[in-house]
Amino acid sequence: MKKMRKGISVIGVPMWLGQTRFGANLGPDAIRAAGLVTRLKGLAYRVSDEGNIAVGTKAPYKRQDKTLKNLQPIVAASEKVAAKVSRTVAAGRFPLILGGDHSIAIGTLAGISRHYANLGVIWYDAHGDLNTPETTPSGNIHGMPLAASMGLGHPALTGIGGYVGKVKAENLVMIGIRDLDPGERLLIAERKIRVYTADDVSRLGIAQVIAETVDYLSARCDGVHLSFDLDGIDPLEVPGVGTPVAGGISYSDSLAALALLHRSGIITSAELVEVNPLLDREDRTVSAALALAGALFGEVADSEGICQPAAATPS
Ligand code: Z70
Ligand code: MN
Ligand code: MN
Ligand code: MN
Repeated sequence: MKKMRKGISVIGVPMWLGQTRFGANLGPDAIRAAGLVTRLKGLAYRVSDEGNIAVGTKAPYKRQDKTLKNLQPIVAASEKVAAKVSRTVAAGRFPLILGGDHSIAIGTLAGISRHYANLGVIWYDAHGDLNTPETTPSGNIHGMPLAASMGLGHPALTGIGGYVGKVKAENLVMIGIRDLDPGERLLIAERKIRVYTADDVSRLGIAQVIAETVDYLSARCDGVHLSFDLDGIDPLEVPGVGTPVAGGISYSDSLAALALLHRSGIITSAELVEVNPLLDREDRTVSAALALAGALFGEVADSEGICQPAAATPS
């Protein structure tokens, strides 16, 4: 039996001010141009493309600023993102947000979490994004969205959407992590955050990691947001990201992960972030984003069973 299919609202957030490399702002339109909406409609979803949230284009940061680069334009954009995403959830639609750098998650989580008592979050990323103004090595706000969503950091960031505390440590699962700063390690240990490093994924297998994640979150959460940073995947396969880290999860494991999440039925919102088309090669990263969205909405899982063994194939 087919599950009821919610309508999907595609929301672009062309943000690059959470780091210092121009190009992540081109992600949403590159993913659309590659055919996202047609692909999701082909899976029998009602899809509406809501266009892009207006994001400031001036980067007022100073090179020497090691604390919070571009704070004001990021706060302004995050409020708009939160309001738009919140309306989408309230309308009963599935928000699929396209980044943009990962600072956009501050706004998406602010918009989503108010609709859930215990929002689960799967953070698929090479990085922890758990820095605060005190621990950041770069001043880049894309390294802070998860901390801000847990209520840690600058009040202008933690208070987006008019409330503090969008994500509880015990409702969070991090997957693919392999580059943590010292303050982030401390926070993970203190709050006992559930982490599967890229190494854990190779050792346990992606199916096991996702099965454990689904069991864990479905027991305690009333919705689950998937925050997927493309740099969680190995940069040899997906080069179009601003902060590549070697030794990532394979592209095929990543597709399998999203197919398994689709089958679990637990995901209630998602975002694909950090696609920088200017750093891409042969559209690999843009195509990966498209295929991952397809897998999340059943493209891989629903085609199960159509492949016949060779002997049964008519010649
Ligand atoms: C580093 C920092 C980061 C994403 C890189 C990097 C953070 N920990 N986040 N790419 N998405 O600057 O805080
Ligand atoms: Mn990230
Ligand atoms: Mn990252
Ligand atoms: Mn680092």
